[in-house]
Amino acid sequence: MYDLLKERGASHIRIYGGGGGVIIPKEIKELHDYGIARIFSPEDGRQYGLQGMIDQMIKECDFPTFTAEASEQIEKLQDGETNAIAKLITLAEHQVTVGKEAAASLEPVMEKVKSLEKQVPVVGITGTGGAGKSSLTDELIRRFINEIPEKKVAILSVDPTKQKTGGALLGDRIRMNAIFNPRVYMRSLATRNSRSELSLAIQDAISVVKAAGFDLIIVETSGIGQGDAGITEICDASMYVMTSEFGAPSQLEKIDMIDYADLIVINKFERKGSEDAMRQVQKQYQRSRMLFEKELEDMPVYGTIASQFNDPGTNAVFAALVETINEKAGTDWKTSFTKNAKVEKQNVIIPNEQRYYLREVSETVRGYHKKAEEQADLARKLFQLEGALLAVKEQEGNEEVIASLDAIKSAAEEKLSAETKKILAGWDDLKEKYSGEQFVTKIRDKEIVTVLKTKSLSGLSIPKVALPKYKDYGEIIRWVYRENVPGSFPYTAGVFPFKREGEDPKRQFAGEGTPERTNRRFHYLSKDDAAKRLSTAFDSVTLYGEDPDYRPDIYGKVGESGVSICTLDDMKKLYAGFDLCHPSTSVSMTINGPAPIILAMFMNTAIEQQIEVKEQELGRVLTPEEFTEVRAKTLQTVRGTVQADILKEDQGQNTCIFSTEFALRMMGDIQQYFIDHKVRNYYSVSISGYHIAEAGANPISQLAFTLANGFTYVEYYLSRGMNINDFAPNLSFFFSNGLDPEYTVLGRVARRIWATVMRDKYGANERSQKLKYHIQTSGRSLHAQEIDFNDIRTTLQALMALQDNCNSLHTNAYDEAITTPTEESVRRAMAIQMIITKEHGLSKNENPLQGAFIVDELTDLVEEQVLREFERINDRGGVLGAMETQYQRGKIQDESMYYEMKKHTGELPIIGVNTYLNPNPPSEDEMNNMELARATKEEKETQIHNLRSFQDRNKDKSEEALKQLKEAAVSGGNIFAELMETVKVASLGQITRALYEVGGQYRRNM
Ligand code: B12
Repeated sequence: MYDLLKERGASHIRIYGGGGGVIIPKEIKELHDYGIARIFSPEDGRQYGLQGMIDQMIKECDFPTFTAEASEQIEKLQDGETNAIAKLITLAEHQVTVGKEAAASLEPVMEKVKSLEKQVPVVGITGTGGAGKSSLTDELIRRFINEIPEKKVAILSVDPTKQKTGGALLGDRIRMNAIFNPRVYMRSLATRNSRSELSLAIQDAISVVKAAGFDLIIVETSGIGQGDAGITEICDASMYVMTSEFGAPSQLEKIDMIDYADLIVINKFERKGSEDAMRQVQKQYQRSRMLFEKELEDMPVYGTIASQFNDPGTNAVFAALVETINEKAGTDWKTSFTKNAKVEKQNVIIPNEQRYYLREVSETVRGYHKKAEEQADLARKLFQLEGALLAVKEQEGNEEVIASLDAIKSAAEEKLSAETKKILAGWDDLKEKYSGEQFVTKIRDKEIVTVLKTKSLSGLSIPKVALPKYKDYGEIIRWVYRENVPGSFPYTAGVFPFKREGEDPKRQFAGEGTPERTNRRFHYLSKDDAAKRLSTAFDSVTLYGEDPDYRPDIYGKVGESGVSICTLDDMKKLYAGFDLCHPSTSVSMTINGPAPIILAMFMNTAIEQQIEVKEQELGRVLTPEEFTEVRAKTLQTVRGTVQADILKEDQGQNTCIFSTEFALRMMGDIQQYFIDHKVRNYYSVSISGYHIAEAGANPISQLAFTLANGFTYVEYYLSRGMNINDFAPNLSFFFSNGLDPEYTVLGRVARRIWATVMRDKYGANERSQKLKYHIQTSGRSLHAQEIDFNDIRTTLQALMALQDNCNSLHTNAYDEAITTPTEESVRRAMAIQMIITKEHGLSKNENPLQGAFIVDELTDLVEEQVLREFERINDRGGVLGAMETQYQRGKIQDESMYYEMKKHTGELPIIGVNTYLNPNPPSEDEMNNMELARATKEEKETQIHNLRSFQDRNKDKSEEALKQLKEAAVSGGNIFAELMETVKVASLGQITRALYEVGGQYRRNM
């Protein structure tokens, strides 16, 4: 980045960074020496705090960038050189802020620029803040690029300067996807002291881009006032962007722009009241121009949903805009769109009638508890009556009293539900079953015998499951409804009666360099285990759906902190030597944005492996029928998980690459494919709280957001016509485990809510009611200071997770704040799990949390808070509605800040980090000599070379395959089914690019 800025004459731009502990002192020094302004270390963070670091950056960056050699830029400007355009706009801004004298000296430069101006149309886009102007502008640019060949467009975007601080955001470009094209130039300007929604330099800035040879100029205003019409003075055609939320119709009288704009857009048209708003605005437009002889429908008022890919409303606005420009500027541009397209919401994820799903979820859980309490009270009464009867009988009491007590008892009994009666009737049997030496369970007609006791060295028999000694029916009923034994509804203590034997729940995350290297690591990690549980980390090039390349933003990341995978060849190498269809092999893949593509590569790998095995067995090539059979069997057998959870990406991790709706559609396509092909042992999604927690959310928010995301998938899949029991077993969960008290009951609360809602709201069967989750100890609780202490934190977290009956566990290595774990640190991390499962005595018991007052109390407290959060999300329009206004992200950030502040002030003691500091901290030398896991240059080169040879080998087939994929997407076909074919001949980057064209890229809300 530094070199590129220098190469492009922009070395005045200072680069700052921070990298936790991953950038070691000698690397920081090297970077500083090279010219990077500053890399902040965790120690800097501790010393200065966030505000201190921010202040330092702002101070160092506060210098004028304008240099006097501006006149030299004019020649370059005529060649359309970006740098010259930027510098001259800066000059224009500078001119209006310096004194008169200085400004006068710059006058000749601007005069010269003006003399070079070409007459090209200027379009002004204005509107209220939050109306979605930037998204709409981006979408118009995209259409301009596709529809108007060869023409170039410049966007000048004006942002308001804050009176108090003098600062401005200037962040519109973050939301723009279409501007990364040689035919587009974009520049943000602040309003500074203009006291209007435009910059005082705007006229000159327009002259600069006109002189640079652009064919169309778009000026987007800051959109402050209700409808400032200043824009009309500097443009040929203007557009006013609003939403339906303008209040009473009389408010429209106050919007000057309705009187002046050529086009009016009501964006976010999916919102309530848009149709009515449209009529009101049409009327206002008609009235303001006295167009009563015309129909309302003929007013140039358009509804759009700019956030929706290929929105027909935006197409119509684009056509109207082209027509207006042609009329006003005498151009003759053509477009394939028409003005008459009707705006409508396509790809509805949550249908209107399901929109209160989260409130219903809360009500279901509350309703369940209410009923349980009522039953417990009745049962207690029955128990008391039985006791009273016995006492009266013992005293040889009065017959009448006995008869009357009997009658009351029968009445009480009658009020008990059938379920309660069954529990009471079976209680003694249940206790009996658990008290013996062995326990026999039946799974799909197979009898499984579990030994119920382990002997301690002292000779005590430690039960696997300990049951309460309650006698009171009320207590029994209350316990069974709220807790029950592991493996029984509501599964509070666990979804299976017992932990799997011979398969520890450990699953360690790994990935580094080339597929070959990661494959070796997988073999090392699992060499002593009968069960091969592989967990794959991809490098960030793969996570963002790109191919390895020499591009400066890619090259350095190839194979770093994850494996580089971009072709089916890579995938085959990654899992070579593992039988992917073996019943005790299971593979998880941490991939989200490009998950459908990577999953298609994985499934093809599994299929090809089995074909190979079969061919070797038969000594010949398979017939088409045999091939189909092996393929079908593979899909039905293969075991594992793909993360693929796109909702939490927007909320926590950020690897979103496709528009959210398109990404959701592909998730649905995967699930549908799984149903069609009976993929039963593979989780189609891992609904993840881990990233939410690691981004800073507290455990309650982690749990609430994650479960809410889970219910959103359920609602979406149901709305696509899938049967709950066909897909619920393919859902899995993933949490982070920190040290906060709430983490003790994370699994308990999650399981109870999920089971209750699945059964009582969705009518799902037993298998679907079971929430299974993977858990990882908290990465954020690992600190770069006193790294040896990290294992102590991880041990406590691992113990909590195992006691809470997680279904699989990753224990972090102590050095993760500094590097991707080394073999030595991973061995210690594994030892943590093994010491707990093999040595820790209490862990021989599988329900150690049940029956503790504090655990019960915490379970109820956390559950209640989670339900309240569901209600808050519900009231913001459900998960997707809340995401639109950044509710989840905002809350996560607030909670992160709260923690960081407490850590900084020392109010939250963290041993070895902000208190009990190491008197002999490691020397710089020691830190510089740490073993670091890094990908080598050769590995990066190998990946690029292999990619190119794959692309070369398939060049005759890839184009057709990509075309077919796009067709499947456009025609509503199953994209995943098509991807299963595409990945055979196209690389990851080729595929994502093709899908962007038909599904839209992700646009970050700010
Ligand atoms: C939280 C976290 C995540 C979260 C991030 C959530 C989020 N939205 O922020 C999640 C779970 C999503 C995540 C994902 C991944 N992560 Co991560 N993650 C971490 C973790 C645990 C903590 C980082 C953190 O935020 N700490 C809290 C902040 C406040 O502190 P800090 O980073 O120490 O920064 C301080 C200073 O350095 C300074 N600072 C930092 N940056 C900046 C920037 C500026 C401008 C300034 C002024 C100051 C400054 O201020 C801070 C205050 O003291 C670290 C390990 C660790 N314990 O450090 C790994 C870590 C950073 N992740 C890592 C990796 C590999 C990944 C993944 C690529 C894994 C994968 N293959 O899937 C993905 C990438 C996802 C992506 N989007 O690209 C590696 C990076 C390794 C490397 N570079 O050598 C680390 C070090 C873990 C490891 N050893 O493997 N991760």
